[in-house]
Amino acid sequence: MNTADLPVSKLPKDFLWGFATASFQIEGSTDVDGRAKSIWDDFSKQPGKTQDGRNGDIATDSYRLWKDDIALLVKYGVKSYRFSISWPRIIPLGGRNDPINPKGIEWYSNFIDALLDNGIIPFVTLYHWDLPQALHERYKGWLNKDEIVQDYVRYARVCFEAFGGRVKHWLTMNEPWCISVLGYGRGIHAPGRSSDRHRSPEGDSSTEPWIVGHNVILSHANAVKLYREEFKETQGGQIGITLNGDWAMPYDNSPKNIAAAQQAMDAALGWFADPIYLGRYPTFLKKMLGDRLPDFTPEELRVIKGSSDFYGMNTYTTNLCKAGGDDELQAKVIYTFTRPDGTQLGTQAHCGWLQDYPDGFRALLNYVWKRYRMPIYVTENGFAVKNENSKPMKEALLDHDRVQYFRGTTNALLSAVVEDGVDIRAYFPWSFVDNFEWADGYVTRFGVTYVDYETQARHPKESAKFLVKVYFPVILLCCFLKVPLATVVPGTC
Ligand code: GBH
Repeated sequence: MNTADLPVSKLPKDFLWGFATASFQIEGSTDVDGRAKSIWDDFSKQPGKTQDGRNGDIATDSYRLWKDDIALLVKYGVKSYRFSISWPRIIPLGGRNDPINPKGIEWYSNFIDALLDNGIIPFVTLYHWDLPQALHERYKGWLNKDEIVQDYVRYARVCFEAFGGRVKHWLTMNEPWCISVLGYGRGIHAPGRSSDRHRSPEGDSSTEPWIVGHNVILSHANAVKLYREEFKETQGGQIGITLNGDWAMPYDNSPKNIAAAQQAMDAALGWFADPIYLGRYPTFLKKMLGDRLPDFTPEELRVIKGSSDFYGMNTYTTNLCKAGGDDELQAKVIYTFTRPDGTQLGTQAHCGWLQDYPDGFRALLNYVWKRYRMPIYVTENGFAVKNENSKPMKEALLDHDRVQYFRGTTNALLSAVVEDGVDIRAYFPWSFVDNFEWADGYVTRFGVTYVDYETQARHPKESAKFLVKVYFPVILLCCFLKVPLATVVPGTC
């Protein structure tokens, strides 16, 4: 076949695919090689903070078993691997004048080398929620703009210097919404602050999330500024942020519910994406919060606007939105999965917040592409099968609902590229392995690989086989032959 005659695929030939993880969720070995505590260490040990009372001390033991993990990634044939660096391993006390830990640098350095030796592109998150505990104690961490921005930028500098010769894909922050709302609003994530005195001894859910979000944006933007000014030219990488955001769909056609869905998008995703890509906070957010939403100075805004080379997207589900309620953290919108006719939107996952609805993923990709006009990297997308943890392993490996989920989302992604013309450059299912699922402990499993926590043995689930044998080869072929997907798999799109 003369491929030159065929129309050129809109999938870039360097489309990245692989799986994603985060340091605290997999590494364990929390007290070795000079690592100091992160805010999750003690938090996860307080009674009632995780569903099963378990913590991150061992997790999937990946700090010790990293060679096995890489061997499995090789077996899966991934092109890239998304993981995060633990700040308290690199700078145990966290601050800009605190010592760097050579052992921490060495571990990630070896890990990156081994990935590259195996032809796997490292896709690195600098911050996936494990703030050095010392910074929280010293000055309240993300609440303290004057300190945290400088300390984060110095941490980023250390990473660019140590790894930037080899790492060409950087994410500054994972999900600022979760950092702010879950950590300082709902208080269900570390450091566990909220106005609810049954839950938290300290905190103010009406102000702190917005302050933290603001400081996370500034820290991100200043790290990008540093990268662009001092590293990009010689290292030639890309840098950006990744935001969580689920598609908000009006409950019905009433104008108030249509407006509610847009409010939900503005508050969850626009809160961060609008300043970073458009240079301003969403009007709705300002209206709802008044003075409680901090202002950026014009000088700060110049640093923030355009501070991401791409749109990093973490997305899992779709919410039907009804106007009402007084929960500002949810834009005064009520979420449901039950349609007006009483049916469910999709298959229920183990966690209450997640149902399978692939059309919502396609709609979100289109929304983000139209609104921000940036290439999209899907850096997380995944499903937790209901009651998977209670099943015998053999049964858990037959994760039919997760296979269905990925069948839907991968098709939605391909349709968005081929039929809708959305510019998508990467796809990383969450997660490579079952792992420490934050407040859920180990009860909720998101892995395409089953982890037996007694032995730490890894067993590929059907979903891993689906992605590795069906989806990834199709992508590979399309990128390689430069043909549209429908040519390779008729009826795909
Ligand atoms: C991702 O966040 C995280 O990046 C990853 O570490 C995690 O393991 C993965 O999800 C699976 O959970 O108000 O309590 O109902 C996903 C984004 C946003 C999903 C908040 C859950 C509702 C939380 N999350 N959302 S709640």
